[in-house]
Amino acid sequence: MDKNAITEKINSLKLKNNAIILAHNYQIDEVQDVADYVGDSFELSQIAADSKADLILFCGVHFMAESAAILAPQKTVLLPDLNAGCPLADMITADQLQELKKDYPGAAVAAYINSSAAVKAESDICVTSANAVKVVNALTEDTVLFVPDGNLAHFVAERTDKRIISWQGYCNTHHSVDVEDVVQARESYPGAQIVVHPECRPEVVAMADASMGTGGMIQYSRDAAAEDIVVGTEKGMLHRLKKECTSKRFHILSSKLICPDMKYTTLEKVLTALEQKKHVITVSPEVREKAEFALKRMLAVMV
Ligand code: CIZ
Repeated sequence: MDKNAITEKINSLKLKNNAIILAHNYQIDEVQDVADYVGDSFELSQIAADSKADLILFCGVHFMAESAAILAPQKTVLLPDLNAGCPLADMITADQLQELKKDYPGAAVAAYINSSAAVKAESDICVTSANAVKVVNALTEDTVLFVPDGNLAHFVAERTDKRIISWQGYCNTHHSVDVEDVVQARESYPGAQIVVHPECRPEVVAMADASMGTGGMIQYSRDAAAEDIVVGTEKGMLHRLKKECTSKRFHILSSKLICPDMKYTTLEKVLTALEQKKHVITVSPEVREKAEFALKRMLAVMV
């Protein structure tokens, strides 16, 4: 079946099932193009919660579909390919976090949204890369256990007076970028502005012009004085940047910036997921309730 025929089928199944398709900024171009909304994991989970749809097809990785299931418990949340996981989220388990908490009584636990529902349930509050500094600064505790991303923890530690105890997890994709990539980009694109994700190594963040989550990169690019923007996050983000910010030229900081898990979802799998209503992502009621508390506490800080 050609791409147009698949898209047509997807659209008619969406109508029939009162479904919406949410695609993360890192999805392949054609999946982003068939989606009703494209965004970061938290924006998409909120859309899932607020939407009147009965069925949410989440094109992203497992923890993202879980977050949508936590915030939208009455809806059916589907993930097109169960292989789409997140090695960073898997770097800490709920048991490991329980052990860490024993060593720091009285500390608050901030869990990056890139974590399992079980880890969120063991946490006091969630953060995203867009709001981590603000959320941590809003906590009353002086010591914060920050899991699982060590690079994001370092980014926060440099912008807060609180004592940050970090778990040393990392995103394989963002952590693969090194100083040499930034040096090369400065040579290849003189005058360009370089924006990187805070999941990158601290030395890469220090050499960039700015560091932020994917949500902020659109506005940053619109406001940038430079015509060329070098982007240090997963390559899928360039599709949205090029579409929404047509006056700028975008370049990827490194060819290593491809997340294999984000590329499992294809147009064909989106169609199969809608046809067969698979794979349903659920979270046990006990875990869901606690994880929802941590996610909603983050939201309360943001208003
Ligand atoms: O929160 C997300 O969606 C991730 C994983 C990164 C970002 O900055 O959007």
